[in-house]
Amino acid sequence: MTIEKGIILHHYPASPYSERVRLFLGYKKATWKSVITPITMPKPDQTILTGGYRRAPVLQIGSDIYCDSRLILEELNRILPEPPISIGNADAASANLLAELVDADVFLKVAKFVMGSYAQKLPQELVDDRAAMQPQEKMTRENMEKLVPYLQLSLSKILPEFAKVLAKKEFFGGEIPARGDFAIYQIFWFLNTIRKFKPLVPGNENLHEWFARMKTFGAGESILFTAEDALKTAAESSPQRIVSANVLPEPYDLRAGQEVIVHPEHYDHERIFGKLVHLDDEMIILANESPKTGLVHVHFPRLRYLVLPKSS
Ligand SMILES: N[C@@H](CCC(=O)N[C@@H](CS)C(=O)NCC(=O)O)C(=O)O
Repeated sequence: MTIEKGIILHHYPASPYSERVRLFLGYKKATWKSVITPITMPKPDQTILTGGYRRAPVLQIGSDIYCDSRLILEELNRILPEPPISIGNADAASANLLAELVDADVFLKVAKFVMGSYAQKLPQELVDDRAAMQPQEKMTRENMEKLVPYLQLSLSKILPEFAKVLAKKEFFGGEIPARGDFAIYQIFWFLNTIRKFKPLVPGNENLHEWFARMKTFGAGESILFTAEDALKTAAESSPQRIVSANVLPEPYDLRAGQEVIVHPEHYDHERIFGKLVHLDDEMIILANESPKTGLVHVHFPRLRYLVLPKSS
């Protein structure tokens, strides 16, 4: 059976970054295929497609693989232009700037707060897996719990500021949501899963109304798909031609076809391997090949990812 190309999202229900993308798919009224990935390593059916990238979510379109929610939203917005999002105005810029703050700091605080609040109930496998992702942090149940009061204080000071920025607008992006609205939503969604959104941001009705407005976008129409079928889809497709494929020589003197390592900023032990096919100020594209997937192109945003020659 030939499997038709379409939007495939590799994700798991409890993942807040995936929720950002699911809500965006809802806003776009998309129909998509849903592959549920494991919450902890190993994730062999994902990493064979991504060259080693383990995080959720991952977007697959045929044999093009898009890593990182920021790039995923940009790609989805390109293929699903309607309804439009707010772009190129002051509200969109401030929403997207807030998204940078969410990704660089606020979301980590929220994640540590949520996990710390349930530290005694978390499966050991999850504690061990996340501790290995952040070896510098000595993540034990006890250390996670100890941080909760400090995180509660920090969040109760930071989060109401979002309500002030929103003020009387419908969305952070203005009359329609910007990319940043979906990133901001993710932090309140995660807090809401442990019923801490209202206690941390009491009053501020405008923010709660915005959250309810965003929530109505839903998640579009998803169809369960197996990891095996996702691999088969990749094997039966060819990557899209890269318009003006190019490798900018600066700053590492990298060449097209060279074996490289990509890693997320601040996580240099998370290594993704592949042959460099494209590198410019916007995007990194690697090629990988295996009998299960055929040739795949793995796309990363340029910001927040470092690319180095494999020998280093
Ligand atoms: N910068 C990435 C971050 C993604 C991320 O950290 N996702 C979390 C889940 S919400 C994750 O993958 N955690 C480890 C795992 O699930 O293996 C993005 O924007 O997509």
